[in-house]
Formats: sequence, C-alpha cells, structure tokens
Amino acid sequence: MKVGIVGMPNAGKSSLFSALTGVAAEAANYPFTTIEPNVAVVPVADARLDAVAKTVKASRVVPDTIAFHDIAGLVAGAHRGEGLGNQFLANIRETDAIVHVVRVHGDPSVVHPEGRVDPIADIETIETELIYADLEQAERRRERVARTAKSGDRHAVAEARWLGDLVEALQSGRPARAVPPPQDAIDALQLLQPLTAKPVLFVANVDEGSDEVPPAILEHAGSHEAEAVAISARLEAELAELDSDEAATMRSELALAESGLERVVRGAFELLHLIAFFTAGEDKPAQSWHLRRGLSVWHAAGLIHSDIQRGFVRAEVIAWDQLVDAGGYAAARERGTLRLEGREYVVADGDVITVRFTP
Ligand SMILES: Nc1nc2c(ncn2[C@@H]2O[C@H](COP(=O)(O)OP(=O)(O)O)[C@@H](O)[C@H]2O)c(=O)[nH]1
Ligand SMILES: [Mg+2]
Repeated sequence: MKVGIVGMPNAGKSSLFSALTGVAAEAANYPFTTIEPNVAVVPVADARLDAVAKTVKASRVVPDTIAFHDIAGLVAGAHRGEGLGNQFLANIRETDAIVHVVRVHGDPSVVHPEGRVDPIADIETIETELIYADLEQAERRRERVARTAKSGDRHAVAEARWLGDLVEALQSGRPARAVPPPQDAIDALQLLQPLTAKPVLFVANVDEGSDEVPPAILEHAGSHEAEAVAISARLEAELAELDSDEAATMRSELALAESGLERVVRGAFELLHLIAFFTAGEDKPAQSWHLRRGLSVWHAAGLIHSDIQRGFVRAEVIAWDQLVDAGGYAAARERGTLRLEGREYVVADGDVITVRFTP
C-alpha cells in the first residue's frame, strides 16, 4: 500500500516524512524494510500479532508495511505545469491514498508561502490543483467516450453520462470521490484514475502539546468524505530520533496519549477500509496482512501467494484472541474454536488463517 504525502510548501510534509522514516529505521531488522530517499516503508505495529506469535512459538514477527511517499513541489498552477507540476501529479496518481498535511501551528519563524496561516485556504489551494488536473482529464475522456456512445454501446453511454456528472461536480469544486460511477460503467473509475477519487487523510500540523484537529478542518473533512488527525510534525520528527523509552517519557511529559504517527498510520488504514488478518505457525514467521473489508478468505489466500490461491482447498480459521486463549492450535482444535471454512468465507478483522492448498 502506497500513501502520498502532499501539502503546501513548508506545511510540514518532510518533517512528517522524517518522523515516519525514524520509525522505519528503528524497525530496520524487518525483512521488508527498504528505504529510498523519499519513500518510508513503515511497519504497522499490531499487538495482536505479537500475542499470536508468542502463542504459536513463531520464529519471528513480520508486520505488514505501508509506504509513505514525500511528494514535494506543489504550488498554485501545478496543473498547468508550474513548479514540478506534472511530475507532482504523476507521483500522486500512483498512490492508493493521500495524506494532506495542513499547517495549523503559528510559529512565526516558519515562513508561509502566502504570508499568512489559513488552513482552509491552504487546503483549497491544493484541492483546486487536484480538481483542475482531474477536470482536464475528464473532459478529454468525455469527448472520446461520447463518440463511442453514439453507436449506442451500453457501457459507453453509461460512462459518458457519468463523465458528464463528474465534469459538473469538478467544476463546482467537488472531488471525484463524491461521484461514484454507476454499475454499468464500474471500470470507468479505474480507467480515469482521478486524483480526487483517492481517499484523503488530513493531517493538521498543530502547535506542540496539542493534539486536537481544529473544528474548521474537521468540518471540511466531513463534507469532503475525508478523515482528519492532528500531530505536531516537528515534534514527532524529534521524538523519532530518541529511543523508545525516552520518547515515551517525553510523550507523557507533554501529555500526548499516543504516538501521532500511529494515528496517521491507523488513519490511513481506516481510510482504505482495510482489516488485518494473520498467518502464523511454529518455527515459521508470524505475519500480518491487510485486506479490504468484506473480501473472502480466497482473496486473502491471493495476497499471501498466487499459488496458494490457485490451489485453495479450505482454510483453518480462528479469531486471534481465541487462539491466544486456547494456548495453541492443537488446544483450539480440541475446543472447537478452530474452524474449517470454504473459499466464500468473509475474513473478519483479527482472524488467524491457515490455508490448505494443493500445490
Ligand atoms: N514550530 C513548528 N515548526 C514546524 C512544524 N512542522 C514543521 N515545522 C518547520 O517548518 C519548516 C518546514 O517544514 P517541512 O517539513 O520541511 O515542510 P515541507 O515543505 O512541507 O516539507 C521546517 O523548518 C520545520 O522544522 C511544527 O509542527 N511546529
Ligand atoms: Mg519538503
């Protein structure tokens, strides 16, 4: 999963990014962690996975990861190619979700590109660029699809109608998220990949010692089908350089309940409606995986390996806490809490899954 960090110049993107990189560096012994200059691969800590690993005597713990990309260079006019313009937009197109950093802190030593701290105006500047970029694309595609629709092709007609609605929405400043395509043109979204269809998590970069999202940002998020969390990006970057005990002491001194980074990571997962499931066995790695809510154990098998999905026979499934409670698979089987499920079984958050498959 890829998340792009966007926002105005000096909003705090790189500070958030280096805080995330700190977390990634601390977990550098995890096998999947690779760090590129503007990509932080962050493990998603999950206490449930640790408990499962201990219960089944797993060889090691391998948490799922989330890749954050620091996408710099957005200025007003990017859709016309100003600044890093098109490069910037192309980078966002490749992500699954957007973290939009908004400056809220009032530190006078940090220059604001417009010379004033106005979070909602900043949000609108960024959103306008994304909307313009989508609008140009949607208009171009509408012209093409309109020609095909003249033949009466049902999908083309439905897509052309949807593109009309989309253009209208974008023109009135609403994101593509607000205009889902109809069933007859369900592929249209995938074909167009509008930037404003991606889920957005606003990160309010607040003054140190605060962790409340300003009401105006909450309201904006609410009316734009987005979520919002508050952190102090610079403080988080500083805390990420300390070892975890020192950081915990600092946090309690500042009365910050929870790591701001955990809020960001969790918020990103919630945005995408992902649930966690686990695989674990004695002397094997205990791993966490993330799957879209509502998908089946057959989809879960595909995440683990395409061979496992292809040869899927059935799955042994147990809720993580039932496994921990029983003390292991054998005891859980005796208790009857370890169930056999077929490919249609819908995975629940926290399931521990063993897929039986024919190689
Ligand atoms: N006081 C304060 N300064 C911050 C905070 N976050 C970032 N800064 C400072 O603002 C400046 C720009 O931050 P940076 O993360 O580079 O912004 P970017 O341009 O969005 O990547 C840097 O000098 C940071 O130290 C914060 O939460 N509080
Ligand atoms: Mg930066």
